[in-house]
Amino acid sequence: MKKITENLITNESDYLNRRAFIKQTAKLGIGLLGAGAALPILAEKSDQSDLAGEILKTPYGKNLEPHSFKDISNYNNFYEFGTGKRDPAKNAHTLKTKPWHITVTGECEKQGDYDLEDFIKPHQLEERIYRFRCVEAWSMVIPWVGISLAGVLKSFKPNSNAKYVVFKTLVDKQQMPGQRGPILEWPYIEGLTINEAMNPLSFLAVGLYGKTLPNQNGAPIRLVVPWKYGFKNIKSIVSIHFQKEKPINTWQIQAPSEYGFYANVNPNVDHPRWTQKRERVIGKGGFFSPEKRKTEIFNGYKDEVAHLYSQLDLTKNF
Ligand SMILES: Nc1nc2c(c(=O)[nH]1)N[C@H]1C(S)=C(S)[C@@H](COP(=O)(O)O)O[C@H]1N2
Ligand SMILES: [Mo]
Repeated sequence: MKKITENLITNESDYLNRRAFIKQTAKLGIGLLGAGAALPILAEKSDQSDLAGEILKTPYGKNLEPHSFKDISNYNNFYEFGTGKRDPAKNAHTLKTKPWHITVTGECEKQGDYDLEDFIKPHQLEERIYRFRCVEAWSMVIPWVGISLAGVLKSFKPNSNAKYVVFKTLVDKQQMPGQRGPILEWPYIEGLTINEAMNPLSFLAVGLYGKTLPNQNGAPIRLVVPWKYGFKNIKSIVSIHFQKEKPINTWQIQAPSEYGFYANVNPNVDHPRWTQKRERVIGKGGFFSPEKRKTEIFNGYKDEVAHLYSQLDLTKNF
């Protein structure tokens, strides 16, 4: 893989220009909506800062066209800041991401309390362009920057009892107004089997579009497991714990008849209240003509992860 310098990393305006170019050359009858969509949209001013260190551009997702920064940072699920899709963008400025600590506990040799900078520093930053598919049947493509989860976990030397990895989000009612009410059980908690966590696709994102993560996207560090439904991708992580038993994740606590532990993207198993066969592509075509695409098994990452589930019945929702 070729190392590149930061200014060559996926830059939003390149993508917007390319998209505008494609729209202009496609000889479609341009109606009001079409003409509007062809104009390059200026990214909103934001507080993102540069990431320290070189970012390796990996081959993952090389033919996916990322959504705009505006789409990615204004349509979010982060119940710690409210349940509306625009709430996190409005409210998450109260989250203080510096200093930030992550505690590592359980079945491993190198338990400890790590400062985020020390936690990230030994690892190579990479850009990963992944499709993101929420269980609510919408999707977008996000150019994450982060570090391989496997590399991080191996550095803590998990032992043979470490069958699962459990992640927790910060609990702080002052900083997270959504936690003042009983919307979910806090902290938000998620888990993976050790084999899922060690899969090369599993990623800890610390940025997007080459800059640090906006708070609403789970700053300063969040999980990205692209073959699973969005709720597995836990945000603002403060704890990593290795354990023998299968954990119960937040949405399983909340609605066990609707959400499971594995939560692999699967168009053949409907949610009890809606189909999972198709997904609405955020930001495409305007509200009245949402573009839909066929949902893919394992969200398109079958070749990389299907072997993990040879023992699982994929006709059921786990
Ligand atoms: N701590 C925490 N993590 C969370 C959530 C949440 O409410 N709290 N929502 C999940 C859901 S349902 C989705 S779809 C994704 C949304 O990530 P995004 O806003 O970056 O697109 O975050 C996931 N991680
Ligand atoms: Mo979600």
